[in-house]
Amino acid sequence: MIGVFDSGVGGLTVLSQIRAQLPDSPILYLADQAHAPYGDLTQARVIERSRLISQWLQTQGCTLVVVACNTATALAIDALRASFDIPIVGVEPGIKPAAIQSLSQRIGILATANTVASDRYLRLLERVLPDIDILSQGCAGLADAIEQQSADLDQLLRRYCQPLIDQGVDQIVLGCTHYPLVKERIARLVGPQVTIVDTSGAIALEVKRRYPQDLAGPQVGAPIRLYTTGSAAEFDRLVCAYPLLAWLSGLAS
Ligand code: DGN
Repeated sequence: MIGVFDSGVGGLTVLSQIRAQLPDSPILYLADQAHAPYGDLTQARVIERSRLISQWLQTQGCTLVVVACNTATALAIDALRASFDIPIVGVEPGIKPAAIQSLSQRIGILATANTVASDRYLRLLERVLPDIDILSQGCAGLADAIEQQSADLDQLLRRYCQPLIDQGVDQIVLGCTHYPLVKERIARLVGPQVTIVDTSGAIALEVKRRYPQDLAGPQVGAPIRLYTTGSAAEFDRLVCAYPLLAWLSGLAS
């Protein structure tokens, strides 16, 4: 079984891609909504939550864990890999593909403030071609606004995207797994000259490559189970609200 977690519904964008790649593998998802947003937690706290959740996923029978959260990957994946002997797959902003595709040699990254301030993110930037301008935009409150379906969502998107447009980026990388849920809104805001880069498909391919097949073998139409540390009814309501996730409605407990 594949275990997947995030602070909330964002990681379901990664789960959807994993399902497309591995339709016969059971998936167990945990949304840690009682402790969200991870963008506001200290690194020690994110490591503690990520360890506890990974332990739980392993005791439920998961043989691979996907950290479907850029913030938790940036702050905790090294600690997780040191503590677990099963594969731990993380997510990271698709800076490299965006840099390769960029004609203006200028790309923008949207991510949580915690992600863009992390050592792991800074190391990622060092590996990108030196002649590419990378504009990192920490988006305080954006994942939470998506999670809350806040009325301020468009205003926040405008605040974070406009400076990138003004500076001539032709690629915007979604560096938080919540952001694909509002990809259409971002696309409307930035216009057709800007390509939006989302790495969830690439992450799913990596999961497929590393997933040790369950001893029981593939199960046709394998189950997906969704859990939250918050309110299951609220989680389900949110899942139904985003067209990308509607196929997962009614599965939360
Ligand atoms: N989905 C998480 C991420 O990719 O960073 C959001 C983190 C948060 O809880 N703010």
